[in-house]
Amino acid sequence: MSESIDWSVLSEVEKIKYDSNYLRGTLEESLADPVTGAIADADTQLSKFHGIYQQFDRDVEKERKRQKLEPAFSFLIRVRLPGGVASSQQWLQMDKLADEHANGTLKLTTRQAFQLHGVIKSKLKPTIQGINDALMDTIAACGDVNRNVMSHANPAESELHAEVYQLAKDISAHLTPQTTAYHEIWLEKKLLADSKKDVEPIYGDRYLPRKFKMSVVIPPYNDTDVFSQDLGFIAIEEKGKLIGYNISVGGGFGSTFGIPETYPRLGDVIGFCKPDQAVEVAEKVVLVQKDNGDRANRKHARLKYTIDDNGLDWFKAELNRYLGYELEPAKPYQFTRNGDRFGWKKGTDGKWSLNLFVEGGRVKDTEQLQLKTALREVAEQVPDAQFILTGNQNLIIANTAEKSKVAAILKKYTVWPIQLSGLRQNSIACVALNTCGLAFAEAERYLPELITKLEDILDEYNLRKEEIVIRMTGCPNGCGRPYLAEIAFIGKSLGHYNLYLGGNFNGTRLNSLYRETLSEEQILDELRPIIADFAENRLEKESFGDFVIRKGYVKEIKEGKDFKH
Ligand code: SRM
Ligand code: SF4
Repeated sequence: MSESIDWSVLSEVEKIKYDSNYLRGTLEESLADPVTGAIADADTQLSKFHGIYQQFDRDVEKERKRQKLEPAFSFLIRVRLPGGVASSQQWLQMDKLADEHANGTLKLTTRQAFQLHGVIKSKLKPTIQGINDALMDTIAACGDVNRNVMSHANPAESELHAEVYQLAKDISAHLTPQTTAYHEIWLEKKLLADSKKDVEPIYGDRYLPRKFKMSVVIPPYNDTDVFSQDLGFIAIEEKGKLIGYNISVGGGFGSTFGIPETYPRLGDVIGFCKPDQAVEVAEKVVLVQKDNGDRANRKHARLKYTIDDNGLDWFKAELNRYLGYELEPAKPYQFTRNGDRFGWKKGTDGKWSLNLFVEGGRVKDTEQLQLKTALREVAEQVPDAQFILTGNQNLIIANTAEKSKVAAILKKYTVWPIQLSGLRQNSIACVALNTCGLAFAEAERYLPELITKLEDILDEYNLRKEEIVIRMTGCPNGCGRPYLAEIAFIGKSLGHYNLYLGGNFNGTRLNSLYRETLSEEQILDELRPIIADFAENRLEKESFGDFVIRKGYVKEIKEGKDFKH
């Protein structure tokens, strides 16, 4: 009941959600308003639940201000795609929508979703309708709900892929908001008789305190960085069969410079469940967070803080109480690496999958590389192929019997095979400028250049092939999961980055701050002697991240709470 809620102590988004009539707010009025390219302030919060962020072009921000014009508003649309799996028909539709209504590019995100950037207000409905025509949707791609559920990406790598992907889809379906607002607003369909009221059986009328993220992985691969998730499922295999999942809780990376109470944290493994219990476990973990998460301070509202504030034992007891049974003890497992493994691989069913590198996850055509055209041609000519987005912004042309046809098209456009340094193929950069309103510095548009300069140094020491995980983000929110990288850059201001070292190759260790606010020249000056030392003094097979810790360049951080920016 509204009367019993003291709104004055809650974050203002709580009231917006409550008053929104299950995510309607005044979105219809905002969309119809011809005076501005923006939507009303409160609606910018609600639109996120529909997969839409209001943004403006930061490249022209100053000039527009000088001309006394409103910012060049446009919208980001994120398509929810559990496990990252799209059909070739769905790929073709996204390719077309990018050209017709967005900026002509497709962004493959770090959570296996599609993003379209630069959609103006009047094109929002046709774009979402186009997405719906291809049997995809954008609901719950953003907002205070369970987000796109990630899963191990490459079907040719594990016979468990189908089951694990099914779990991602089942969890996603189970935790999708039930409101009919999405269909009403974007698809202009009334699904229920007017007299019937919406209900959200799991979320209630204020949804979650904050975003919530899940992934499923199959050891030895940790390709979705499972410990960065609020809730992670680690598949456990016995004699080739899936027997269940270890459960990890409390991962999350968002943090803010100057607020030490915010920090990246890795999940803790708290137990094991059987395959048929996994959806229920997901629901109950979400409910414990819904009922106990901080609704006053959005910077302290993720599950990681609920767990650190109350203790892991409290959380486990609470979860067991919600479940009505106890999780079994966790089973042994081992990760050997995160990231993607590139190239062709044949599945046990005889079908082929090709893991391609997509720099920064951006699918576009440039003078040097016609990637978008090449992939369109594959989708047109090889309709049996799936297009699977990986958790590392890359793409797998998957499950096809037509290997030679795919290979010929990609060769014609020089998309594959290509030679990549071990550094570049393990790189991730978040979007940052020009669309992200929170970016302090470039990431996607700059990391490729910086890597070229680092490759020159690596060449001097014969390390071009050395696989090193490198990640860059334009701010400390962590969208490129930089806190797990062996070398990470986090934007401080335009052209300046903090440098973090010492993550590992399995995605199981946080890195640590090494130097602050470095220019490019300073970055290269700092890294050159460490790379030289690594070339000369590494132990056999020692990775760069392990080396910098052993040699004392940085100290290992065992708990998120100890992380310093
Ligand atoms: Fe993110 C906010 C992009 C994955 C943590 N993220 C944003 C926004 C929407 C900026 C905003 O709020 O105005 C960015 C839009 C930029 C743009 O123009 O596209 C943005 N995040 C992205 C993507 C597209 C990065 C990419 O280059 O791939 C990823 C989309 C994933 C998806 O498909 O759903 C993306 N974001 C992540 C991840 C990584 C992950 O989930 O595996 C994280 C760290 C994990 C986590 O959530 O803890 C992440 N994004 C954040 C945060 C910090 C949340 C927090 O707990 O404090 C924000 C800011 C916020 O929510 O207030 C944020
Ligand atoms: Fe934007 Fe920061 Fe996320 Fe990069 S890490 S996309 S700059 S919010």
